[in-house]
Amino acid sequence: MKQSKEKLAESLDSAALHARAVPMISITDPIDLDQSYDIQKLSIDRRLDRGEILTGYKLGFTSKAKMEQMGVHSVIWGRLTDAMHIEQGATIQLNKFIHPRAEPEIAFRISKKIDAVLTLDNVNEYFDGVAAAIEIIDSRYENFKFSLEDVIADNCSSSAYVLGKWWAPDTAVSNLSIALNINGDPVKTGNSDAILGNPIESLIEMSKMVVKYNVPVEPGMILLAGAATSAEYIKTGDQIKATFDTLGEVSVKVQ
Ligand code: OOG
Ligand code: MG
Repeated sequence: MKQSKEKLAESLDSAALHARAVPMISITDPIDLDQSYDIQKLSIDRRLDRGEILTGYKLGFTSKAKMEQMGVHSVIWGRLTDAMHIEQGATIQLNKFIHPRAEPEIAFRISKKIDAVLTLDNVNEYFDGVAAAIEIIDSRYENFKFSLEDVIADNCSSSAYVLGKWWAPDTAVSNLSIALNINGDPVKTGNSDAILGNPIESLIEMSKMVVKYNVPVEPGMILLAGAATSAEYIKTGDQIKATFDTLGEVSVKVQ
């Protein structure tokens, strides 16, 4: 590596802060998977040092639609902070982002510390709510192009998330019709089972990463399961709404 992990983390953090794209790391500094997760942690630590609070995690590339859109074929994970949380119905400023895209997501609210790999038999004990969500992803890399290692270092393009109403944990999340509407047009439609066969599996995936990377998953944190559809670029004036069979809808406006 020509540049240190700290330097690369600082460059990605500053790209997000100033909404200015940077070249992919892998062009000049080939990195491996472990190094990319180290860089992600170092860049999020900079946010935590500025007072942001870790609110949970997200998975990426849990559906074929996402893998095919971005050309990355492994499940990845990233960190979420309170500064990324946008109130339902709020307006976001396009100029705070580089080239943002929206995607419909399902969120789980963790109710019990996770420190071992979960199974389908015990996963239900670990969350106490499910919600419809919108994720705004915004790669810090030029042209929204990256390798697997690049996108992990860039905290999996995490930028903002909007949560709908919390529903009881036994609310169905499998086999839901999902639509992402922009200005009333259903620009993306899909089914929640595109997420790992059943979105509940995302909690099991997350528990594997907890064990492997020793990250804290505490009650109250959230998990975004990964989008079931590909993502859509957003622009000034857009009214974005995601709708889910049993989880209702969630919306955000762009100014
Ligand atoms: C990476 C993040 C992937 C998802 O839901 O699959 C992701 C990206 O597409 O830029 O958030
Ligand atoms: Mg996502």
